[in-house]
Amino acid sequence: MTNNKYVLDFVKKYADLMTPDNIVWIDGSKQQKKELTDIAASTGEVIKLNNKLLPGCLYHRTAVNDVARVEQRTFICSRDKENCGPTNNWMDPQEAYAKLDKIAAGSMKGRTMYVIPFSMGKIGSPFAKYGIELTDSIYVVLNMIIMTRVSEKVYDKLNGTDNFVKCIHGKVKLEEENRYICQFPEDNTIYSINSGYGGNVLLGKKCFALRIASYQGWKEGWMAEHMLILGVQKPNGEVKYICGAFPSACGKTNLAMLIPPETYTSKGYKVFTVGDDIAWLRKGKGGALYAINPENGFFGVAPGTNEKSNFNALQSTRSNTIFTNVVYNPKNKTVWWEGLDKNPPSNCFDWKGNPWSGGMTDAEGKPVKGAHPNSRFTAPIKNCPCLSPEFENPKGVPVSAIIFGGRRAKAAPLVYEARDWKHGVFVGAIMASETTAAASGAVGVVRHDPMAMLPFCGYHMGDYFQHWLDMGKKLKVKPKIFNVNWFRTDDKGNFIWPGFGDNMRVLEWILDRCDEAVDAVESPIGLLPRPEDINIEGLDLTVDTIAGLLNVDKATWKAEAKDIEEFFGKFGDKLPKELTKELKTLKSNLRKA
Ligand code: GTP
Ligand code: SPV
Ligand code: MN
Repeated sequence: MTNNKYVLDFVKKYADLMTPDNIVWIDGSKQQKKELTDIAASTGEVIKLNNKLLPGCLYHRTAVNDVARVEQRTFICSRDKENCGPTNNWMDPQEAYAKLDKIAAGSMKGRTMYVIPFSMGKIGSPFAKYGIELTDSIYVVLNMIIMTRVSEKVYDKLNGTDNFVKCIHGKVKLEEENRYICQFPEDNTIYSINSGYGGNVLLGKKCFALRIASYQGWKEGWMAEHMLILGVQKPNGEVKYICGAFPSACGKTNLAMLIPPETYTSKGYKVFTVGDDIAWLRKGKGGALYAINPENGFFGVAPGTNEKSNFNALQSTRSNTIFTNVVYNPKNKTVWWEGLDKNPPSNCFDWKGNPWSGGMTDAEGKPVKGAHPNSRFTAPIKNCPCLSPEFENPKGVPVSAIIFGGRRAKAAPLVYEARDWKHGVFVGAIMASETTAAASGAVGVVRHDPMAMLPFCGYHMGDYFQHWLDMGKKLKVKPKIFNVNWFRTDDKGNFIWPGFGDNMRVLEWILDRCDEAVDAVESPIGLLPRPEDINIEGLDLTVDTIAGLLNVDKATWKAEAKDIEEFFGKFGDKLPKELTKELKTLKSNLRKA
């Protein structure tokens, strides 16, 4: 425990409000984890899985109405509404505290409050930030132990100060209509009630490491981004690092752990994972950009993960992993999800807890899914076979390239390069992508999602764009910026590009551009590869297919430019002039083309 006055006051304040029967201080020990697991198993909160096949693994189901992030119920509670910006929901901080306190009052009666001290980033690293989460969910405690560094050492690092993010979580009654995920950037506080799902309740993740941290980064001169970090080792042994910002469920985990095709592995190429969801970036040695992954585990999308699509992710889930909302097979106490293999089991239970067998159909004859599309695994990062030896480096890794990308059936080409940093910020700012099951609401609708941060930016996005531009000015060595799209479809709606491990072919072009080892051709939107410069050896497609994937359709992009103009209009005076200028250039390029 601790005698830090601020910590004690914080715990007391919310214990007085929520009136738990007990308070348990989490210490990060194996023994305590085991005790909590046993309690959760005895109440049915988790099911212990087969200890031979999946040692240390647990199964959990959330409430049926609580399966994804809830963006409509997520608020940035800045004192001044203007600082929240046009892309976030705003609530007045005093009003928000009062409203949530009222709902949370007395809600832990008959329950235990857990106090979790945790670090984002390696404890003691110059990047590290500390937090304390209060929760009445053992599931949250067990997930936080995997996803962050939970340790009493955090208290020592506070040095008697209140320099920690106050994270309050209560399940209350899991009522959708009273679910609130509130961030108070000026108070270093997060308050989340009436949910038990992932990004809504593992407060170190999206709420802290992105919404609060993006605000801290803006004030302190660094950046918190929704990015994977990977290292590519070339045959000569040199390792280059790439960060990639793709919206939720658009391929970060997959790209971060990719296994290159045979034509690369045979030459000695290797890929290492540093992170799969969040990157904190700072100016480091030599004025270059350095990145750390502040997390300690993966909260990854289960459906579609298999030996072939993502061997490393699947391996990461083979021990000490928590599976949420997948199929439970009581026969051998294992789990299954759509896309794991071609042999769905029988006599199981689906994510809702209903009897389920592979091949089941509903009244209309449509297949009934056993796992929720946003079902997830929480796996320790140490399990990852391709974990980078630099993962624990407190100074982070130097970033050579930044990639933006989304799901675009038509507009965006397979890859293009920004002409310079400013143009790169524009390329990130104009990102749009089809929505996925990672957030509640319609799936497959194209929406603007600048830098994949639309749901995660903790302040005015116009100021955020300006912060990106300012960071570029500070860096002596700037990463090159690219945009990729693995999701172009043909007339039948099938993906044209094979994706997954074959994305290495695009990474190779990107790294060659960083080394100035290959030329690019000008286009109205940026620099494109020559089709023959994308390596297709071993692929069942032709240079013409690549040319098609790289095509920039004028009419489509003219419509896109109009749409961007409208989107940019939302930001009013806060839209940096540089971005207005870039849009003008795009439009004039399209006219001339
Ligand atoms: P969050 O954890 O929600 O932030 O998502 P993520 O960006 O890490 O997404 P993830 O890698 O888990 O991918 C989600 C979905 O995209 C899965 O259904 C994958 O099968 C699919 N996917 C990933 N990479 C590719 C690719 O290269 N091509 C295609 N066609 N699909 C892909
Ligand atoms: C995302 O939605 O981008 C995720 C999952 O990574 S969650 O932690 O639920 O936000
Ligand atoms: Mn994410």
